[in-house]
Amino acid sequence: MQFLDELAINKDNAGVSTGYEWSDIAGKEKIEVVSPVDGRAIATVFTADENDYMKTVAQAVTAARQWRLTPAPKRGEIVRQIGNELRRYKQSLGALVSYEMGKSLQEGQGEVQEMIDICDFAVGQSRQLYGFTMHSEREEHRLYDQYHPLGVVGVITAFNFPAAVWSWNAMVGSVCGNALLWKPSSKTPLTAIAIQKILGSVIRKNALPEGLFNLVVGRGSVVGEAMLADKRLPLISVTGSIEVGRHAAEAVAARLGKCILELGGNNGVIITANADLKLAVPAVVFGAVGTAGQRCTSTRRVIIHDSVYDEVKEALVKAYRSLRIGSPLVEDNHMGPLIDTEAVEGYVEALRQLREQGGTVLCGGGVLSGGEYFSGCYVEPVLAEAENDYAIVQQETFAPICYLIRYTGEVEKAICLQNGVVQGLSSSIFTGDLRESELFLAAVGSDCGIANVNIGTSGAEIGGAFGGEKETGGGRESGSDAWKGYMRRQTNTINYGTTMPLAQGIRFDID
Ligand code: UN1
Repeated sequence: MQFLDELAINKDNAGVSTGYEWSDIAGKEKIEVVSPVDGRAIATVFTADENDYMKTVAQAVTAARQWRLTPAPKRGEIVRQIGNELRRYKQSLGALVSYEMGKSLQEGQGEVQEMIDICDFAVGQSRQLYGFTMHSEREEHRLYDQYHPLGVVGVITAFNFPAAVWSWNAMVGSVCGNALLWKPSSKTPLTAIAIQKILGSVIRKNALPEGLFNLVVGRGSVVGEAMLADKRLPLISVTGSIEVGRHAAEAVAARLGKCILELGGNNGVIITANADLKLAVPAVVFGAVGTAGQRCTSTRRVIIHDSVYDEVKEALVKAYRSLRIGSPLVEDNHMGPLIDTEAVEGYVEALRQLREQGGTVLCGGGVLSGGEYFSGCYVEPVLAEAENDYAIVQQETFAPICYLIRYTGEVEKAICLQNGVVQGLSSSIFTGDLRESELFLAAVGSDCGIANVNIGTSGAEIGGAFGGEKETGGGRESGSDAWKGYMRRQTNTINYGTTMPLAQGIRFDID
């Protein structure tokens, strides 16, 4: 395939790189990467062993010591060049994301666009790593805060956004003066290898220190655990399930390190009595079916007012029946495959539990096979009727299953249902009523990190801080002031006078 050649993906690929060098592949454990699109083997990746890990981190520590001496706007200049390289490879990298992960070509390219956008954002940020200046309570004293790099930042990413989530962490983390160590999902290592190669030309052209951007493809039990326990990594950013995040948080907390956690969502859309259904229906369908329901921001619950319930249900069923499922490389198709057959098993099991708990499937529910569905990863998107307190509705199933839930009475009831899950990532309300939308955004409203009005739950822009509350983990990445998470903060007090006054008016005279 041409895009593989353009991205220098070979039949056999080393999975570890410090920027210039790639690891030896002899004797290393292999990952055979199979596309969920057509079930074909794409390439082989040789993973990191403990020795590779140790060597890479040592190199990263050395690089971080040099990089912190580079002025932040000059670091931004490197990120600007990375953004330009990504522009050159947008088509091919987008195609690889789509082929390796299974999301639509448009979404694959959208993901690369998100990388380009965060580069632009980070370039601007490199001149805006602001601290405050405060007024000291003491005469002839100056008080301010400033931000310094942390050192080496570990980034553990999931298969569903195999490129963009790394770039939020890496581009912002890099202008903040850190070296990066990336462990991508073992389900999508080729995208990571292609990105590391794209960075290579910028690294070489600028003679950047070896170890500034590091890639370590490997097992969670080898590389992941080593990262969590490694005191040389003051910050670990983790995107993944609540289970994975809980374990990471505990392990990193045991050494008093910091984590940025971006874990599961169980995102609800509220449709009130006077919602504009021309907006609501397509937003729900895209939110639930886009990326085959494998975004952490995917719409999983639709909480609909009784007075419009039947109308919304009918419109959604009609829309679902018109969806085309097939290769994501074909632009006319709306939905591609799940990541692998294990995910298909999770989908089947969720539907079994849903029925057992009293839910009704309105449409979809089949696993597709044969012909263009040869890989066994294609399923029909499901619309179902359920209650919010069903155990299965309370869980995040990474598949296109969307539950319709009815509410009666005031919007407070819908907000209560929307908040009635352990996750707190994204939420939205469709309403033409100012009181309802303001209530949804008030302190008593949505308890999520993202709360939208008259748009869906997914597809957040990079300019905002991305992340969620409760068991979603509380981390923030990407825009706004999320950069502060990648730096250490220091408060400085300077005495430029000739006396030694103490704060709080304390006197401590010595003769
Ligand atoms: C994720 O699924 O981990 O808001 C991230 C969105 C995307 C990011 C999703 N920009 O849907």
